[in-house]
Amino acid sequence: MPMTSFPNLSHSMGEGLKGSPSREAVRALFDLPFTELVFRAAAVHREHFDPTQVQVSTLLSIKTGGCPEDCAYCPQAARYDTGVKAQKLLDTEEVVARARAAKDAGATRFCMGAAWRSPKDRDIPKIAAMVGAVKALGLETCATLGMLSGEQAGALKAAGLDYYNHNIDTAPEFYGQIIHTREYQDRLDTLAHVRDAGMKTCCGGIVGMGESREERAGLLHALASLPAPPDSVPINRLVRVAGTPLEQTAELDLFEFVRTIAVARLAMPRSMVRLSAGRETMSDELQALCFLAGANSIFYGEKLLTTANPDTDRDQRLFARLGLQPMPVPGVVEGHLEHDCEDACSDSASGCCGGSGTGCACAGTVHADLLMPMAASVA
Ligand code: SAM
Ligand code: DTB
Ligand code: SF4
Repeated sequence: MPMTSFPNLSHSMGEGLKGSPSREAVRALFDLPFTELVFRAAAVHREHFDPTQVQVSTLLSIKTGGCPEDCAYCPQAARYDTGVKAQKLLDTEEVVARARAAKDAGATRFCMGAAWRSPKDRDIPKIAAMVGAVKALGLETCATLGMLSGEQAGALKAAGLDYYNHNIDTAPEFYGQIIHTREYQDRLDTLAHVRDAGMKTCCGGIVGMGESREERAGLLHALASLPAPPDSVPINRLVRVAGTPLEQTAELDLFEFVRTIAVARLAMPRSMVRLSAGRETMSDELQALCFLAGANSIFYGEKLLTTANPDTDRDQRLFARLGLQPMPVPGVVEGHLEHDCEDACSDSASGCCGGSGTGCACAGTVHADLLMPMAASVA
């Protein structure tokens, strides 16, 4: 094999891209030798996060199928014959029962998804009731309901919604090949309403839809260039669903997927980078590489919205094999809100207020029962 000259790797190892990076800088990261890219991403990851902690979210489809949009990847678009049965909006009681089960299994954030272009104003009080009830369980709340007006975003924030998920999905120049029923700018407008309402943004995209590396760089550049980088960045690997126009798309090279995670980490050093759709068909070894490259969040639970996710016991074994722990919710102790911890901590050394409601120092403390389901020992 002929020797090639070694690329200039003099960059400080712990440095992410500063501020809003140029597209060329993002593209240049993709082109680094794989080991160099992953090493840099791992270094930046540990500057901002504990690399042994992974945030654990559970997803529930609260309104399934029958969507009027034409997103070419989506099993829930009414126009594609994917076998997904449309279901109306679930009752609050059912959503709360599912959220409680998710919490008992070790999730700390609960995300409610609806196959809507946008919610109707009359849906908002029902969603607000669900959000309030899920939050009262001590879970972080997230919703993804399609496009929102400013008023709708304000009402959801008032109900206690912590995060709103709305993806830009792909690079601006590739978007028109995937979706025709709403514009890129519509997505940016919804994200602005979410930020203006004071909610945290969860915004990412899908890779493996036939886009080029240049277009993957365009997606990450667009995400890092939003007025504020998203708090959470879901990176979805296309689930090729039979009946959708993308059913026959060639699989993305797995190292290219890890590169995408690493570049996301470097371009948005302080954001949570979530390994999202497509994890079910990833090996444990591939996921471990993604965690090394800076992914620090997953969807946990046997189903995403309509497609499969790894079984919870497989994820528990993966966490145990890798020595990973679920990231605690800030401000929550053993599932109790921080000023409602009368029974939460008998251990005064943890700094718990013991229920007095003042000076509580146990926010974010990792308590055994929060960790237990995910941290079972390796058999
Ligand atoms: N209807 C709402 C919307 O589009 O904003 C919310 C739900 S939608 C299903 C949420 C996201 O799921 C999409 O933006 C897309 O990124 C992701 N998604 C949907 N189908 C997928 C698939 N087959 N593979 C990977 N990601 C997918
Ligand atoms: C996101 O970016 N990925 C999740 C969540 N946000 C809502 C959805 C993935 C859906 C995968 C296809 C399905 O299960 O229907
Ligand atoms: Fe509808 Fe959302 Fe699926 Fe697009 S991604 S078809 S908007 S459910």
